[in-house]
Amino acid sequence: MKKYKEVSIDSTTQQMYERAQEMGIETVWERLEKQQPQCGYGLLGVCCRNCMMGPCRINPFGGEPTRGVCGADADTIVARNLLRMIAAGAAAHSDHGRHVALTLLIAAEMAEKFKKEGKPVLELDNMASNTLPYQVRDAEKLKAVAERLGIETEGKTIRELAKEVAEVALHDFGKQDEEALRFLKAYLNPKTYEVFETAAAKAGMPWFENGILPRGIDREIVESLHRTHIGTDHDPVSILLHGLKTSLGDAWGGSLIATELQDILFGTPQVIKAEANLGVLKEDYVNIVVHGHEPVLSEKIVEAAQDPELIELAQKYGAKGINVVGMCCTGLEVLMRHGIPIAGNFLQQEMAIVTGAVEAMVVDVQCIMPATVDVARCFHTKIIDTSPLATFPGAIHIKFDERRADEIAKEIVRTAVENFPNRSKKRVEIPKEKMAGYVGFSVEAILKHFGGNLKPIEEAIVEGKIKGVAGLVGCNNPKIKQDHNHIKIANELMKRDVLLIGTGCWATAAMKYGIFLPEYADTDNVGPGLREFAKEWGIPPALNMGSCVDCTRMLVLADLIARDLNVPISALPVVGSAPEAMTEKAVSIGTYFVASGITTHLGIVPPVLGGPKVVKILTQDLYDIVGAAFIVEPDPYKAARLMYDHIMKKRKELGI
Ligand code: NFS
Repeated sequence: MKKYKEVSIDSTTQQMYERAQEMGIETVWERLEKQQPQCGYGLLGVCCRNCMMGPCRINPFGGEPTRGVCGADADTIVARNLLRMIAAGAAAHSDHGRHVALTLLIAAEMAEKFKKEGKPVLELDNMASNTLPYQVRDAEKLKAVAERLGIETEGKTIRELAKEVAEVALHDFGKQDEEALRFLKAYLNPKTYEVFETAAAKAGMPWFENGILPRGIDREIVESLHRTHIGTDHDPVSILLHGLKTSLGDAWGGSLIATELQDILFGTPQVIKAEANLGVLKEDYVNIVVHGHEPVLSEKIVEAAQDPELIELAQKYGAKGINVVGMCCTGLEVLMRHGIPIAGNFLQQEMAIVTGAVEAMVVDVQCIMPATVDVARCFHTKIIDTSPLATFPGAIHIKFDERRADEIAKEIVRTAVENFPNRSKKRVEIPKEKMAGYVGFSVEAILKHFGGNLKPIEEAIVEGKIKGVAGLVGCNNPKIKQDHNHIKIANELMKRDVLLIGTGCWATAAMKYGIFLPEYADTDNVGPGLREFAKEWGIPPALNMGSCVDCTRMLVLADLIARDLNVPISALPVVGSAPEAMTEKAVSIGTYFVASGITTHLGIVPPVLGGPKVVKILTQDLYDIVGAAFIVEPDPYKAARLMYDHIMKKRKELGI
């Protein structure tokens, strides 16, 4: 068993971990310990289970066996395994994006149907009617996206535009022609487009038509599975090139669609103050934790929790009201748009339940541990699964249907409220700590803040007040003390005057330690140039750009700067980092950052070390192919140094 200080730097996690130990509740850290020693072949990526002649594994010390039964060597196996990870990550993000596009389409079609049935016409044409389960909250963004996509907007209603945008998005998933994705073409600057077009030829594989430009979001994911089937693609170069292409289908397709269409449906985030950490749970309220990724659900739960009837019911049971808080990325979605407090990042999902104060944890998809059900059994907490594609044994299943979203959301909230009397007051212990911070830095909000363009940031970079920008992303991983590397890397970069932007569980970590407060700029963790810049503009030294699909906001921002300077993204003094990476989605993000021209650090060594050629491609050769590559470094101090060096190298190349 670990000491509580070894698992996290977050005192709320430490307290709840200690509590779990006292109560004999098994958590992620015990399960990790029971897995020790973890399989060396797996860690190096040299085991193959892609056919039933296997499983095969390669001797990592150079002796026999050097090949699998089919003859695949270590590099082929490592590359194939990596491609499958990228494909799974891209699939998760993109299926989320598809779901949002379908929701927009469903809403537009319902508006059409209601209109035909004679319901109030104007409201339905504007898609502002609350007879619809989902409305268009940001019509301006809808028009902007439509215009970018080349859709004629003149004389069309919001309803017609919403339908057309949803259809273009859905077409990008399944189209079969060789053209690049329409969303990619609409968003990417021509210089970076050219990099994608010529990348494969530069890698010696000119038969990749259109280079690494993704053609169909689903198509590239399917092709990843095809290529890695026994007896198909064996060259690590072509396997990895297809990995870049698949990840770009995620970045400039699936994830981008998720972000943009969510903004249309739920509103584009604007700067707002909110709170983070387990202290946001309230002792005398019904606590509902929304956990997972898709705001299509969490938005509705937030709405339903404001229903006077349900609040009254909660009061009847002796609660003061209903308190909805977030966890992981769906938490970030409602945090960014409504300032709903976020209870924690990935490693706090079990900890939230251990407080004994959670009536329901409402989950949809991704990053939800099945163990939450086991922990919940020790308390009165109900785990409610809602997605038809994610069922948790032992949970309550209230499956979501967008057409009946309001009704189902109310049923879910009611289930939570009715569980309040089952709470044992004696067993409640909520850590006090929580932290305030400013969130909501969408690209639109950033542009607005800086007066309509990015000149102030660009000038500060040219002057050297800011040395560059780092995009920090990704998970917690119990192999690393929770949040330790997130915060160390952030501080080490800010000390060197690097402006931070970030998403996902990194963003929640940063918020918990006060980094999203403007006054953080006064601490010793921020260099003088960045301090001056942050103060001048009244911003924190790090900007929360949202959930993991919102990594596309970072790409769009980088792309805008690249456009202004008329260079590809790879020329910018910009780096990425996933200090505590854990998911396949993080692998896809890292890959699309690199493919888009942003050199990216990983704090967890991915399972590739068994393939020396693969390692060389990922960490060196990609510089010549896409202008960026991976840096792998578990030590946060060394990692920050390497990232800073990269920024300085890029500055020199730009002559600044
Ligand atoms: Ni991103 Fe969100 Fe967190 Fe990692 Fe999971 S919540 S999509 S994958 S663990 S950052």
